[in-house]
Amino acid sequence: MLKSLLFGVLLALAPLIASHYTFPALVVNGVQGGDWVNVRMTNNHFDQSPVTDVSSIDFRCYTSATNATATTIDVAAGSQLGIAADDYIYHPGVVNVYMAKAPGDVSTWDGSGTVWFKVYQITAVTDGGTSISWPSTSLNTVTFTVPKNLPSGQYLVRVEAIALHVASTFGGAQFYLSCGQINVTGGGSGTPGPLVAIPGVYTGNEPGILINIYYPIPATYIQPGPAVWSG
Ligand SMILES: *[C@@H]1O[C@H](CO)[C@@H](O)[C@H](O)[C@H]1NC(C)=O
Ligand SMILES: *[C@@H]1O[C@H](CO)[C@@H](O)[C@H](O)[C@H]1NC(C)=O
Ligand SMILES: [Cu+2]
Repeated sequence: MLKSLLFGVLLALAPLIASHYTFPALVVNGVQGGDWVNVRMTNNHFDQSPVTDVSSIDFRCYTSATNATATTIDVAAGSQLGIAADDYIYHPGVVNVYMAKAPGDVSTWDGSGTVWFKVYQITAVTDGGTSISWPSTSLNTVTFTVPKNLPSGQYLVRVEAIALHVASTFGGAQFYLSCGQINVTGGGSGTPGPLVAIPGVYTGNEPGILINIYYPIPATYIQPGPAVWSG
């Protein structure tokens, strides 16, 4: 009891005493790669500050100041892929993972166009207004299954952790994001969709982005973005 109370207090204080977070590494076959090896180094690799403008070009991969590319890593379709944070996810919020297939070499592709589909999400748990909880909070790594039917080839993989602790005014939601580069092997012949552009997928007015999570306690939560394509 005392322990869980203390843990709760620490969780509440964490935003005040710690910095924010980045997602610098991929976990493939259970092995975590180095920071910024398979993930494009983001502008915030020192200060871990979020993107708050969903229409900014940095909302895609957050690399406008680094122009970074990365080393593409093979990932088998149907296997587990992890995207590791440099800290645990401590803000209340939700997670989306998007992918986009490069027309050629992903290491020189910018991810422009209506090419992104969602492969994974971690949403909020609600119960009609008595409580709301955030299963992504306290995760260090976001892990999902690369759809078995995904065509083989080179992809950008973009994780997005949406922090909602100050999201009750427009532009208040904080997006922690990065783009990894993977080469999907042994894939299938699925047709991923629905496809969206990033930026473009959100306006910032979505009920799951512009939201007061504290009062009144939301009765439901609507995850931002398209439906997950699971193959
Ligand atoms: C990134 O690219 C832009 C546009 O080509 C250039 O102005 C800038 O100096 C580059 N920055 C770095 C860190 O390479
Ligand atoms: C992607 O994987 C295929 C199948 O193993 C391989 O032939 C190809 O060279 C790989 N491409 C990259 C960029 O790693
Ligand atoms: Cu923060």
